[in-house]
Amino acid sequence: MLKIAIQRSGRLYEDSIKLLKECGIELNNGNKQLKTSAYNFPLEVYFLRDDDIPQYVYDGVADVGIVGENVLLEKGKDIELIYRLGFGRCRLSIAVPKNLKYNSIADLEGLKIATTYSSLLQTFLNEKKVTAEIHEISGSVEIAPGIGLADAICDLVSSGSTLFTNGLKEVEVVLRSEAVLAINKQLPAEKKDILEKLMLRINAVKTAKNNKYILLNAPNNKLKEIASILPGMKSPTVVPLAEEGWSSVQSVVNENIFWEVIEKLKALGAEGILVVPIEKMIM
Ligand code: PRT
Ligand code: ZN
Repeated sequence: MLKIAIQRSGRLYEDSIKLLKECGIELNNGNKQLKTSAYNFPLEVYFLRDDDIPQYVYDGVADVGIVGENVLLEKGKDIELIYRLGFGRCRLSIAVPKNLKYNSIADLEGLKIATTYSSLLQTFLNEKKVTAEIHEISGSVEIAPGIGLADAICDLVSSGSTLFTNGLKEVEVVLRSEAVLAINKQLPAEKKDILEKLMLRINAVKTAKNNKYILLNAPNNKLKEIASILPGMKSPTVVPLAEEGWSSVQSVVNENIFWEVIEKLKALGAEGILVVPIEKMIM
């Protein structure tokens, strides 16, 4: 049995559950208990506060955890980041009141900065050779300057609207973060086997999301060129159409180069291009 810790409620909860579901893992009843198990995969799921997850994984109470990289790095536990999950994206940033003149990081010298991420902030300031007073608080960091508790803050930002409504402006990015999978470094072989199976599924889900299945009709005299820009998993499938001189071409295209490929295909005379989402992709 592999034990995975996920956030009990909050910003990472839904995407974590969704990921397990997309991996074909069905959880037994409700979600508001401390733990539950999967009935079709040897997995036990623990629902915890995100801040506690690195410690629990380090102690071996859980074998693996889904947690923000920001929390993982702040806690500094000796556990291993094995996969970036692509959700829960945010940045840890320093912000100052919007009418404070700010030219460079040297302007932070001597200021009082409120944060819940004192360790990451301290490391960042040390690297930048800036001395500031770090004031650790546990929540509502963004109101600190407004109530005279600090001159600046260091907090997570995604859309920036919280900073805006509190009259603050983002001036330095300390860290870019997303949800990650982190594991205990001493997993026994039996758990490693289950983890490997889980990773195969996660990879299949994530790879599928990053790729699209594409079908198109191509004139036979352009097939070679079209095939060369559609490498697919091995090479594209080419099937003759009933209409003389034309073929149907099928392949897989990565999201990152998708539009570029479509433009080239059109220029080469491809017609009737269909793009279909892929559910799972095993390389
Ligand atoms: O109860 P528990 O301790 O588990 O939850 P929590 O309240 O500590 O964490 P939660 O659910 O707020 O965040 C969990 C994780 O989500 C964080 O550790 C990050 O990895 C990630 N994440 C992504 C964020 C944000 N985006 C985010 N915007 N975490 C927090 N915020 C907050 C931020 O602190 C600020 O208050 O949202 C506000 C800013 O948002 P914008 O959109 O206005 O910029
Ligand atoms: Zn938390």
